[in-house]
Amino acid sequence: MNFKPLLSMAALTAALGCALPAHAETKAEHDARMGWFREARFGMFIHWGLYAVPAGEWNGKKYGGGVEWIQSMAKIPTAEYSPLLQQFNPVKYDAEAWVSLAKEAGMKYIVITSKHHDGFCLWDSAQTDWDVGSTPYRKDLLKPLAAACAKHGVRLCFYHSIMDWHHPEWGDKAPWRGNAATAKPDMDKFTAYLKAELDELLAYQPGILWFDGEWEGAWTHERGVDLYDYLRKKSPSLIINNRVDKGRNGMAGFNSDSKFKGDYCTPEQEIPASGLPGIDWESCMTMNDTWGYSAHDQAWKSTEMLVRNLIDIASKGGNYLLNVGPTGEGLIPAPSVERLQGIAAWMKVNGAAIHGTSASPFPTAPEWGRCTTRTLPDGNTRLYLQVFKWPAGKLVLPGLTNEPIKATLLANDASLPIDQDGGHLSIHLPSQAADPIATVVVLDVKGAAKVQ
Ligand code: H79
Repeated sequence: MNFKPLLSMAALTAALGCALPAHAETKAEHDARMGWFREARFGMFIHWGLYAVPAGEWNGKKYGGGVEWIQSMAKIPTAEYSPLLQQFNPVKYDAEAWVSLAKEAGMKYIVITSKHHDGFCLWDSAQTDWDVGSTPYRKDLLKPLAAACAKHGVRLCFYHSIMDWHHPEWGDKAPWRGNAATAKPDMDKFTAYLKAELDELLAYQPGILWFDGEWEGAWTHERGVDLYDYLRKKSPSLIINNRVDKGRNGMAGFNSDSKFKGDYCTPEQEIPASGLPGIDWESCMTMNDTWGYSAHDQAWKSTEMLVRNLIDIASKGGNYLLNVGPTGEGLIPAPSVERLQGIAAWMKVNGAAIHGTSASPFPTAPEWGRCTTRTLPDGNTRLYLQVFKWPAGKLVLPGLTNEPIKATLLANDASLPIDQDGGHLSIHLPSQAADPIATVVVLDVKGAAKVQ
């Protein structure tokens, strides 16, 4: 896992621009629009498309990394990639089961690939036949997901690739891309197509449009600004990630220049070392080494690592967008299900230490674990102390000088004695951790948290 430091504090403050509200929106309106996203802290990413059929293998050769890129990695000409349409028949797809799995794990939103770079659409679009309507399955895959999400109170959101290897007018071409035949691509035509697709997707009332594939030269800053404004005008409450524009700055996911559009920043496969203070952000990460389904990628992260990543991200004030790659049949792979169920077990007891919390007041993570906070209605502060390494005797809160109110174990409400000595608070712990992944101690203190 990559925890490399990204930027100095000064640069981070400058990076505020990434989260600046759209024009014609007050700070209060912006905060209201971002409210559900900030409280959510945890979402499910779903990468699903034609690439689930080859599942990381083409002509007997196995590909590693993100195998949703297999058309690019194996340089598969359209004529050879297109027959996947006839092989995509996810008869085991059960939207209700997917949403239940996410909901049980404490995920408050789902971001599914309405379209990835290969251009294939998961709904029956009037704009193209390169979609699920042309497969043996025929039925819209997004509609049942929208219904299940509405039923369970989970927000449905769409990942929509700007780069489109299949569309004839997309400006950047390669011989293996289906679009190479157009001598002079027309990005105005392409953008009209993109907007028409997005108009169709807005009918599903997505919470977020999560763009990607914005880095090729054909997509410009001006087009990003135009698309952002177009969508926000149509759907004022919509949240749009910063990959709509050109300011994402690689895998770090954010840029210090305030001219770039986007409501939040998008670190990919990494967690910013000190968070991104003052900015809304979400780290998207995989459970193994691929986004789309691979039959051979078994590099699964442990449940412990996934839960601790969630805690680490929440302690830095960000969201965790954790990916699953369903199979061509429509099943979330068993190792992903097992991990989500493990996360669910932890969240059932400890979800309050994640949902609706704010970042840790400690300048660096305590050596025993992490911390999130919540401001209580009376103005006092609740600290959730997620203990990874269970100390013998006392849990020391370095530099915390507030007057304590009470300390308990979140798992069983057991009351824990508090000491005020040596310029900080410390809490007497039972001899055994309640949970080997992370045991949560709840500490209420007077006023706002003060750390010296
Ligand atoms: O959808 C998943 C991946 O398929 C897609 N994003 C996640 C969410 C993705 N992952 N890696 N890539 C796309 C490859 C892009 C790599 C790069 Fe670049 C494009 C390297 C250089 C150009 C983007 C822009 C990253 C650095 C600069």
